Amino acid sequence: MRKLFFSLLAPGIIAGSFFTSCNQPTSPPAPYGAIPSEHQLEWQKMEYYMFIHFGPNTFTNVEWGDGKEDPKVFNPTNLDCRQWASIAKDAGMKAIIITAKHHDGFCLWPSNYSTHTVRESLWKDGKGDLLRELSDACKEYGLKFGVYLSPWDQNHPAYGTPEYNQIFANTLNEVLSGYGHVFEQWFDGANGEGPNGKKQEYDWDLFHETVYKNQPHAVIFSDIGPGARWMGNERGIAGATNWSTLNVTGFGRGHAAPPQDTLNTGNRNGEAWVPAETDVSIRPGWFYSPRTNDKVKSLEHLMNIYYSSVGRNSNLLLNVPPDRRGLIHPNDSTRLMELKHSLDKEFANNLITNATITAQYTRGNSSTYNANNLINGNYDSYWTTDDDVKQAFIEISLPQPETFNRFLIQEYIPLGQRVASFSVEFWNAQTSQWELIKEATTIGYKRILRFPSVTAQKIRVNIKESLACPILNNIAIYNAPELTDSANDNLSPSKSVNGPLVLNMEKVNNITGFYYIPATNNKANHIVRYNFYTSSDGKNWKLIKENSPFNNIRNNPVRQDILLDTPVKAQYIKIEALETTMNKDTYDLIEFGPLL
Ligand code: FUL
Repeated sequence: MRKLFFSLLAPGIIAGSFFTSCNQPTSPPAPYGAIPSEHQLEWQKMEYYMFIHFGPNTFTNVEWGDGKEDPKVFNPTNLDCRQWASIAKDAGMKAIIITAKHHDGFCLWPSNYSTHTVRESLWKDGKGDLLRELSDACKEYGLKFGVYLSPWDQNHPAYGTPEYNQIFANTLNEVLSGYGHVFEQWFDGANGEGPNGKKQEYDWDLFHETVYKNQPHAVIFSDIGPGARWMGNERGIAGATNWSTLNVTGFGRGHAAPPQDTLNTGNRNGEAWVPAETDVSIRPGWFYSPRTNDKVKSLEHLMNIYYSSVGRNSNLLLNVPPDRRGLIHPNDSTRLMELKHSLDKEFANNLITNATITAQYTRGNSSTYNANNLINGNYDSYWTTDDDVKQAFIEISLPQPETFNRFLIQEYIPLGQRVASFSVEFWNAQTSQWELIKEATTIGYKRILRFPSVTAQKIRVNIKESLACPILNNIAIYNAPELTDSANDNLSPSKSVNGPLVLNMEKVNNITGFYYIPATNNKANHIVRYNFYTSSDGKNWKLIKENSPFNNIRNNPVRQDILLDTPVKAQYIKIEALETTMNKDTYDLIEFGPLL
């Protein structure tokens, strides 16, 4: 009794934790602007998970099948979803999202609404269900399960008619009701032509209703969410400024989406909470091809992607396409383990743990909101200021000087994203001055800065601009080993071409198609539409393909293999660019050649 009485009267608790000096409890800040739902917050905390592109394209060296493939091409010899799940788990990923149906319409489960499915394939004599195997494996390994379904369907005979929307909703219904909890529904914005040459007007209200009816907590991904948004490129680089808020009114998906640079940065004070997800492939293409076995991204490249996604307020959805056996290839899994090992080393030792932290201002001078909350490891305790404060600094004093090159900071997003600009400085004991380490803009759920090593005992974080009083819940500093990996990504030299591209093969060949390898640097201009010709003398040309597209080249400029309807005998081949991504006269490529 005595003890209880004493502790109730302890001045630190009464005056410090819950009350201001005039004994009034200090209320927390009101939320600012759009805020995440509980499920969006849970989703954001997952940070890193696996994308799987798998289907007929795995077997045909193409990125976009046209739906005319014989379903029998889908025949993995040794498929093992448990291998995928165990690799994802060991890699530190929290979930797997699978292409249940890509643009070719092939369903990885025996759908009742299609005749282009695993049931029509040779795999397991048509008795297999890949979604069942993968969802079971995810459960076994403690991973969440998500599905990608493309509304664009180049196989379904009803595509392009009003009936198709209900058919697509029915397929969604099958997938979302039959395989347990689905944490994310990934909607591809592509909207091309179906087998009858018609495009479909999608009924997004119906699709969303179907998702929420089956999976009320699923985060719906698309160009504009509503759960999470595409961050505008397939290179893995979210904006250095990255707001989780987006203006969505008047926008749609695909061609109706906000400009890609807006998706990359979000909108300051945007009307809805639609955080960014970075989707990128570990290989040049989204689907497996034996040709890319030696083109798995280097460790350094993947590290950069980690910092430009998770380190920039975005989740990372890393695609790891299984091979023709139905297994993740050792080149990919080795790289994933290297990445996990390196990340563990980067963030092994938080140098801030025993630091003393003070803030220029603290809300109501209350210890409920004091700067120690930044290092106590509790997500829901935070430092904040009075409502009218939009600029403030925090000072960190380490027990002794430390060398460091990483700085991690988090905003408490349940109350909105607020910080628009901040900087990190160190106290230079020699010059007795604060010196700049790095300036940055937004923070959001998580921001990680990398910089050349600094040795210092005192660090200052300046919140230079905040839309409302800043609310931060975590700061960490690390001394990461310098990356020694120098493996390159097999970047080949490219050339710029003005005018048509002509190739003399020196002799007549039986041509079944051609390949085109676009340049990979991000300033490159790519052919989007072209005419393809053949000739026996280089003077008289026969038009073989007119106004044809290179699929997905805008978002992911990888090798294109174009097959001709019927083989042609020729000595010369020619491409004439009709449309390019940047509307320039010259375009950039690595190679162009025949498929024989
Ligand atoms: C894009 C698709 O067109 C690609 O093939 C890939 O699936 C990528 C993740 O989304 O929109």
